[in-house]
Amino acid sequence: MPDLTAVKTALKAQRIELPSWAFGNTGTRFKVFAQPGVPRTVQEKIDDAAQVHKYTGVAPAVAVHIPWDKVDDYAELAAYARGQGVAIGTVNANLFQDEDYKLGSVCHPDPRVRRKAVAHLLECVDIMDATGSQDLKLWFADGTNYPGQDSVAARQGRLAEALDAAYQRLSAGQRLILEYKLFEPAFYTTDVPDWGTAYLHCVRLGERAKVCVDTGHHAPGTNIEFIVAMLLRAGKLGAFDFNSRFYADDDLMVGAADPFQLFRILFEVAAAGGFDPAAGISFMLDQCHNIEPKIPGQIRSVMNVQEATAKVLLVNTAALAAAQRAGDVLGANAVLMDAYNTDVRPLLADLRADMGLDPDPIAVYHRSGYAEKIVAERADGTPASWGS
Ligand code: RM4
Ligand code: MN
Repeated sequence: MPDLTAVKTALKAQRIELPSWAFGNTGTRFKVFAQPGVPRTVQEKIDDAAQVHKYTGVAPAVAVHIPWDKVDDYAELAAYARGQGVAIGTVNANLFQDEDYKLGSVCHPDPRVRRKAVAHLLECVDIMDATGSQDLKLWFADGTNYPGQDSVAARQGRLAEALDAAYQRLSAGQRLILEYKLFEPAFYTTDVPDWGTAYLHCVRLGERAKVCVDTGHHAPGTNIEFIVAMLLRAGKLGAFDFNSRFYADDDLMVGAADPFQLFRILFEVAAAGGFDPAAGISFMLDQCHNIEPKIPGQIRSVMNVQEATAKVLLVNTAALAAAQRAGDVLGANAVLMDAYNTDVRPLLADLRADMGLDPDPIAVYHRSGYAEKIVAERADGTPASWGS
């Protein structure tokens, strides 16, 4: 059996990054249901993210999305975050909410639009310099809706040029993280639709370009853990965007739709040593809480990742290897399932007590009165939402 002290040490060292946009109002293209107490500023998003860290102890960074989180002084924003006990993490570029980007951004047929898109990428690196962020995360909505609309190959060339410009602007400690997504908003071709495309661009760019696996960005039935294993093997897995999907890119809470899939993915991470901070894998949430309260939604998500991680760390790897060598198919599967079927909640409650935290992060958050406080304090003003 794995050594429980080592399991706890690994769990204490785990870091899960939160998305600033999880705290703002979001919805579907049909309706955004506003919630009371939603942040009006990026500082208030940071305040809410800090609550998640306060009660889980493993979520000390907040990813920002530009221009949703635009401020005049990013060094000051980083200092503000530090004051709340968290750091500004990944900087996400936004090349999908400007009139100019109807036909794409970095792949647009018009060089003027491409120049504007690249300028935004460089602006994001300036922001990283000011915040001390390590990662520039790029997701492009670029693609086409109709056969013949544009040249698939020419668009790849334009994409490569833009990626080159961003990559060359990075300094030594910084990375470019390229995210793929099967479809949407483009429905015929998407310029970075899959891990293979992202991988090819990252290999061409160099050592500091890595792929982001957003768990929601695959076709139904895709074996995501296989992709994860391949990217880990190639040293090209840079980050996860965790969420759950039932149908398309639903952005629901990680571990909600299929906790076993999350376990299988994290098992491949563990098998490749990916929980070692030196492996440089960033574990992020990329979620929206459309109908559920946002801060408890984020706390629950962090706990879901922790639970899956704990189960993975409980896999008896020696017994698994022996069963695999012996060709004991059922035995090997049973070793995995034993770990998966372990109730790790008591272990995690213990861990939190060791860390000086309440064993039940959701309950202590509800008791804290923070939810009532923000509803009262944030009655005026414009709540943060898509596009603000
Ligand atoms: C995209 C992608 C990005 C996220 C945006 C909000 O679908 O998943 O990671 O930044 O949504
Ligand atoms: Mn994502």
